[in-house]
Amino acid sequence: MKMKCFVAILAALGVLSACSHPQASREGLEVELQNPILPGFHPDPSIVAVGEDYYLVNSSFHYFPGVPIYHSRDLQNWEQIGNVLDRPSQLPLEQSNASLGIYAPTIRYHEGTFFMITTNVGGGGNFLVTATDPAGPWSEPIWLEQQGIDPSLYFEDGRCYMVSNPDNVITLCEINPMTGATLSPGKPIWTGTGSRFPEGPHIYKKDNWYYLLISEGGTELAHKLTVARSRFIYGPYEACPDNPIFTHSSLAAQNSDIQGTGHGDFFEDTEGNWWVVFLAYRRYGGDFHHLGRETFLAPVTWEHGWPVVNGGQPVAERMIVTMKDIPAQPQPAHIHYDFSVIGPEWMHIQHPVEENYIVKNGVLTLIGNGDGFDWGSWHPTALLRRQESPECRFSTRVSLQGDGEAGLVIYQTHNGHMEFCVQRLKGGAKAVVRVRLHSILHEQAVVPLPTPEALLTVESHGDHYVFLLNEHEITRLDAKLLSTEMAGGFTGVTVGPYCRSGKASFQGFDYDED
Ligand code: 6LW
Repeated sequence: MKMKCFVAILAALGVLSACSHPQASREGLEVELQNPILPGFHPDPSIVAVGEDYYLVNSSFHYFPGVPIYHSRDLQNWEQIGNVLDRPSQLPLEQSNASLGIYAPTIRYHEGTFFMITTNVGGGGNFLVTATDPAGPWSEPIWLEQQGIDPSLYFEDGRCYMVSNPDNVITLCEINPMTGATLSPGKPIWTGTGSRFPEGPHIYKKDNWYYLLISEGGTELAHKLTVARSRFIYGPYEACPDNPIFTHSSLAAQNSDIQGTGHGDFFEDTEGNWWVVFLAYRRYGGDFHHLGRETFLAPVTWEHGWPVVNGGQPVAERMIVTMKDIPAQPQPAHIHYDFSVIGPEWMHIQHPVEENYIVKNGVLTLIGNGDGFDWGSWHPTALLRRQESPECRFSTRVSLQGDGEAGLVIYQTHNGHMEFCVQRLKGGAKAVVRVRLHSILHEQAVVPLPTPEALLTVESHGDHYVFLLNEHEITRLDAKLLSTEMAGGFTGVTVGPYCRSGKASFQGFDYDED
């Protein structure tokens, strides 16, 4: 992790100064930034800078625990320090799915307290939680009256303002953030520039202007950032003449594999440089993506009183940007889990049935309750982590105790998932590779086994998965079957061990990126 990037050193020495890069007036060194800064299922980012520390949160939909929170000091390397919503009492998820549950969160810091505000769609609406330590514990939910999704907070002069988008209108009210009481009626302040879904509002103040940043166009190809400003927080707001200030639905970015750019949050670093975190997805094979909407970073400059993202240019996976220090280059993950510690990256679909998860001497034992990953199966026994690289492999050694089904799942939504499992139901043991796509349930490979145990390995090669049984390839499946375009939802692929029925032990889980 400590290896400095050769390109960054060249950049620091000025060797790359002829490269295209944002404003030369920005303070610091020219370094190479690798995007996405949080790859895989990390949508709807929101960030807060507290001194030298940055904290970032993402939406989590029907997963438990919810709202992962990350910490960084260099904006490039992020460590998950917890999950904001880690108790069922904070996160009602009954009958939730990959299009419901926790939508876009906002994180803010005010006078020693961290605030995270979000919407539980289908589970009670808007609420906020507070903490003095961003790693937790966070408070019980404080429920809020104003409707709409994507609530955000803005603090000034002892007042706390909440902004969200009821009925597709960005609406502002004052609240008491400790009780949730509404202190002023909701005032409509902007409807955006006319694209669908004005959402993701955030308010900032700079040079005596209130800036209202929003997203429009929907979270697919037409996604964009637009901005308006006013001298008064309640408006009137005037739209930026250069809206949209950022989109890849432009002529300049039409051939980029990075698409769906939007849902951003501005922040200022300790050197006074401005940045935006935003979501985008990386497409392949036309317009497909299955790793989810990911978190990207780009510089922001100010021209004539308006923000300019990345010098008005499309973003790339590798960009020369100006930073205070040269960040360590993120390294591919090589992780062996023995499950002695279940880290914050592990999630469940809805609330887990705790007694179905047993960890002893580095062996994970899962007990199935009949639930799989189809509609109506709300509490599958499964431990899932994000697939964060298009090129990776993951494996486990599974052993069924008696009859049942257990193995690895690659899960996108209830409409799209793949299982690679060992089964013994009636008759002999077998290994099965199966794919669900809406009403189609297809067994792609069935291989008899002498005993109900096997080493199961899945390799991901960008646009397809390869399934290896005891290290021998048995079949392949097209990853497009799990794409958001086919399987729907707001999430991204997660992978891990599961047990649908019976009882199974897992000797570790390896996750390796290329
Ligand atoms: C989120 C909205 C959006 O609440 O998608 O892309 C919704 N933006 O702002 C779900 O992630």
